[in-house]
Amino acid sequence: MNCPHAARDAASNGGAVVIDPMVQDLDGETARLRDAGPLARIELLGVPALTVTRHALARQLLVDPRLVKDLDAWALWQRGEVTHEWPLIGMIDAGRSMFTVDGAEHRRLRTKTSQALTPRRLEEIRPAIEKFTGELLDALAEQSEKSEDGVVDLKSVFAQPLPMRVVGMLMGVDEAEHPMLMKRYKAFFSMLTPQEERLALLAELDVFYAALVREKTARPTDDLTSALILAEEGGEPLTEEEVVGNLKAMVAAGHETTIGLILNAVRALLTHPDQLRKVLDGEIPWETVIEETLRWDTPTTHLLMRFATEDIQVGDDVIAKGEGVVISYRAIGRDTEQHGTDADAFDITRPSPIRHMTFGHGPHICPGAALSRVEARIALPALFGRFPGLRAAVADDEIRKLPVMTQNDMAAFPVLLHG
Ligand code: STR
Repeated sequence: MNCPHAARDAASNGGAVVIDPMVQDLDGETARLRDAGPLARIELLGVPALTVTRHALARQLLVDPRLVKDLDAWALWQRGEVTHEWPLIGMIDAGRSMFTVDGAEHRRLRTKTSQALTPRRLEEIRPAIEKFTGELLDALAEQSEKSEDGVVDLKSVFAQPLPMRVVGMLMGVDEAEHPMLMKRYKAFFSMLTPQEERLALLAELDVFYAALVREKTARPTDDLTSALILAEEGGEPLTEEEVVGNLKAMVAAGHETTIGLILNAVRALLTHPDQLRKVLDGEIPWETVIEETLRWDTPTTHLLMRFATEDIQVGDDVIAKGEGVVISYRAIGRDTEQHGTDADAFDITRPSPIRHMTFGHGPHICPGAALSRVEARIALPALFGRFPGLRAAVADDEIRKLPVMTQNDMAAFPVLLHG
């Protein structure tokens, strides 16, 4: 590892589950977390934390005001044992925004964004999403024709640019900047990126976003960034730092997570052809495919992090004041107490509604949930409608995950468009 916090093995850390930065066995790790109990001890690149692996406990803790986002409440940070040298610090120390603040201030930072992303408001941008989808399906066909064996990467040509375009349009980020942003976020999330490089690219992104906010302040347009800048009637306007924080949270979250939703749904259907048949025959709605994918193969594996402002009793366990608490959404989606003994099976015929918690719960529940559902609801039927013979070009066990500790991220998804 290129970090000072070399991972130790489980024997020397009191049985904590060591989260593998290389993501070599995600299903095995998810099962180990689940077996370690509702509140499991984990190690993230040498840094100890607790993680929640059960639906019911997450539901309870995600509304507990004694758990806060404020990094200064973390004992390891206070004592200088975690610093900016830790490769995951950027997942927590992301600037002042709706992602990092709680309580009344959090509502102030978040209201405009959540109002802009209601299902009703999203109807307005549906035609644009359909247009982007059509263009990217053309790009898929073109790339496939150009390649000798017809193989094309569904990730880089379709699943990645689509959410980027959608969130770019919403936030007013010029299309010319999208490749730069995707490249930087890829490096941000990858554990192979040296930490100095990661800190440098985050600083570059801050410069980029600050310039964009200044430009939108001078010439507001019809996007959410401009709306965030314009003073609210009666309310406290957001500062430049707060608008920048929200903007980068939206762009990072809006494109990174939806890639996973789209790719994981396609992969699940292609490896369960009997279920794909039912969907294409109209027996089971796309909405169910989307919800089951969200439960079974969550785009976010672990969400970092909240901190205890006092001791919190959890059954026979205690979260000590100052400890860090992660939410392991992938384990929660596979919780047998919530989803039954067959929780590890992808099954769109299970009784619906599928009550998963993949978008979180409580005040910080994902404000983009409806947006990602609309994107997937457009992208998936359009993809299978245009290419009914779509199939994977490699065996399923050859699909590699990127070395990313918090997101469920395929390196690539090579497909053939015609069966
Ligand atoms: C990435 C780095 C950055 O500049 C800003 C943010 C804030 C929002 C975070 C994002 C982060 C990482 C991915 C997150 C997203 C919110 C939702 C998304 C955690 C830290 C998920 O994976 C659920």
